[in-house]
Amino acid sequence: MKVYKTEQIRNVALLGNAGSGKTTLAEAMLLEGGVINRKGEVTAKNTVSDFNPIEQEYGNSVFSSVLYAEYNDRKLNILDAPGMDDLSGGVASSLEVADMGLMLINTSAGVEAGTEAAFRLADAKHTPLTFVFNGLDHENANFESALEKCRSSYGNKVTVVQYPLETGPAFSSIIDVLKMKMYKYGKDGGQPQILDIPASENDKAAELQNQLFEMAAENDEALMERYFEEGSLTEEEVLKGMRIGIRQRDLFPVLCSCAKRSIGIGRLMQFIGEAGPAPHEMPMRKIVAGKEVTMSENENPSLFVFKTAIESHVGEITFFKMMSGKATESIDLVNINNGSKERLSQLFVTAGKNRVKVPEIVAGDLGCTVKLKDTKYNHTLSLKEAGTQYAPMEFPTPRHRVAVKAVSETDDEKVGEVLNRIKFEDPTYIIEYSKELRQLIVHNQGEYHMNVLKWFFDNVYKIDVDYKEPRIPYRETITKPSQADYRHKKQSGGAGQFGEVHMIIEPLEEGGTPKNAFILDGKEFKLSVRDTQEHLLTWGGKLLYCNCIVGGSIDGRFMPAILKGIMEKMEQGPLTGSYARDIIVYVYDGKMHPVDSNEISFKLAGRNAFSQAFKKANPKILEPIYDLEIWVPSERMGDVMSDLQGRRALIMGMGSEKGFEKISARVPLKEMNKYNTSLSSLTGGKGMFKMSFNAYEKVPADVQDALLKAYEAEQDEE
Ligand SMILES: Nc1nc2c(ncn2[C@@H]2O[C@H](COP(=O)(O)OP(=O)(O)OP(=O)(O)O)[C@@H](O)[C@H]2O)c(=O)[nH]1
Ligand SMILES: [Mg+2]
Repeated sequence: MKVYKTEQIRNVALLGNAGSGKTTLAEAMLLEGGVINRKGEVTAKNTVSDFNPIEQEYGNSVFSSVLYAEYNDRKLNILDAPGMDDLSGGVASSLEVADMGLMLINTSAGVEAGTEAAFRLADAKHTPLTFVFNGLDHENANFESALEKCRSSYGNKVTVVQYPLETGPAFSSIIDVLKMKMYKYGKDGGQPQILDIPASENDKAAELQNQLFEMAAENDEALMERYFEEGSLTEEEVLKGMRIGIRQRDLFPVLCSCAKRSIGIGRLMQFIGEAGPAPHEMPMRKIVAGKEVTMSENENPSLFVFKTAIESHVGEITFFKMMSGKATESIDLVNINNGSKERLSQLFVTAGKNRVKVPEIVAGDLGCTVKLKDTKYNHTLSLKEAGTQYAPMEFPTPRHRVAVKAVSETDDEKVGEVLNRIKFEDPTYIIEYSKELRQLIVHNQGEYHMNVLKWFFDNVYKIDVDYKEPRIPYRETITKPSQADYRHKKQSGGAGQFGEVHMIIEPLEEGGTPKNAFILDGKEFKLSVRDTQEHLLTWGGKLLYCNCIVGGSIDGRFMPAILKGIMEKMEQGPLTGSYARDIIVYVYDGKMHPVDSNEISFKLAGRNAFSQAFKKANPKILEPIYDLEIWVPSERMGDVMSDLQGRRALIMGMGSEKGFEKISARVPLKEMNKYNTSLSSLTGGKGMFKMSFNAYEKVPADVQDALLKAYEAEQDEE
């Protein structure tokens, strides 16, 4: 394969709703670009991009795939991302390295849920977009209506470069108002005849051309002046203006295709080459350490890993974007994230699972290598002395959690290994072994995402696993001061044990400090706090431990043992066994025995005194509360709000954002189980949400009662 220069490379991500035709378009581009000579079909399970068996079984893309095609002296790198909402990790990573997105619009539908979701991700990353109206051969395809929907969602930046002469099964001709020509295709696509626009279309085409010229000229003053003086522009001039407009996201051109019948493909690829941004024209990826570099072949080599995969017979495959300089075969680089030395013994470009060996990869290009020692996505390889390290990618935060358990205990260890392996390919699975909940929890994007995982367990690793709703990490605390004494005494045979502890406990409020007087049950206690230790608890919150012993009633050397006993109870709260938090403990009196007192005695006395005091202090269970942001189409607002009420949600605010209503709320984690599925069914798939932990709050009395009962039942069972 020819070596391409940075300015000849175009990195494009295919975006859009599931089923809008991304994989089919990629296949058509590969055919047009000469990478394949026979076109596969998603339904025939033989496309280059959907090569993973799960994709063939499901009939949709699950992982993003990296493909290339050469066209008109340009190398197009095509990232085919999945359209299913739960799989947006593949969209996110593709957008991290693409310089433009091709947003596929299913012309029968217009703007769909997946269009909105992909648009939001592209928006957040400031990715330029070109809209491709696909499926124009469909009976219900309605170009004008789909265009209107795009304009009402994304504004007048959506600008027609092409429109279909006719839609439906007869679709075969595209009017191109940039070229002012008609592209007429045969039944199976292929090379079009390039004809004059039919007279009947002249007015419409001229008007659309005017709109396009104005949008293009707006980006360049000289161009604007010329356009007003001359009333026209050359194609080269329009392209110059469009390139600026596209790059700045002031212009979203609209092109047409029927991916299935290979119509419009070559012209689309030509357009990407002429109007799409080259990698070095886009802002450089942020660095977090080391020397700044520019995206040029003449710089020191550095590359950013955006994807890792595992393939049978090959092992780990590392996909990267060359950020500066060039990689040549056998180049030695250093993984700046972990210091490991890596040799790129072979370099490839890929079309799905097919790899083509290449001698070098220049700045801006995408490539891959195999057999690296210790490198995965988000890592930077560069020269040690330059130390350049790129910022990690941003992935969607988890929206769903599931506890995973092997059906047979002997598989427990394997389950962990498999999860790590899968996470290596899909960073949006977050794996956590919770010691507290005694569960292996997979944080993920939703039920579909977990079905994908199950597919791998069943079909690839052949391990039976169960999914369960994870336990909730409750906390316990107290709401009023209380007092307790406890004497631990054992004097039957052998060495005796003796320790007695008197303590007061009270709730620790934010910024609270120890007091020196209490009235409890009508009795007055005066304390002199001699020493206060603040313990930040690993599970959140604090414990203040105050030594108020006067007159040596307990030796200083026993104080740590008492604390140890208290901590044991803090780790397994007296109510439900959950962690306790935010308590002040005053140890103010006690007794020792000259012979029998030792650490174990005081630990036990401390633990039991604390437990008794805790129960008298009106203890409460706390639950994790999450901040929730939801975007819904306005007509579904009522349903979503009443559903939220059933989830004990507190509405914090409402507003509108880019054609959607946005609700901010605080919701207990307990009520969020399968929220994505509910929201999706309430909004016809158009709702979107994000959640993040906010704070612990007391549960209502009825919830507390239910939890206490459930804990008791669980204890009885054990
Ligand atoms: N009639 C018609 N069918 C099309 C066209 N493009 C794609 N299809 C069909 O639509 C179905 C879905 O196409 P895909 O290419 O898998 O869609 P996708 O966008 O990759 O879907 P995901 O991977 O799930 O996001 C397949 O059966 C295609 O054959 C088209 O232009 N016209
Ligand atoms: Mg696909």
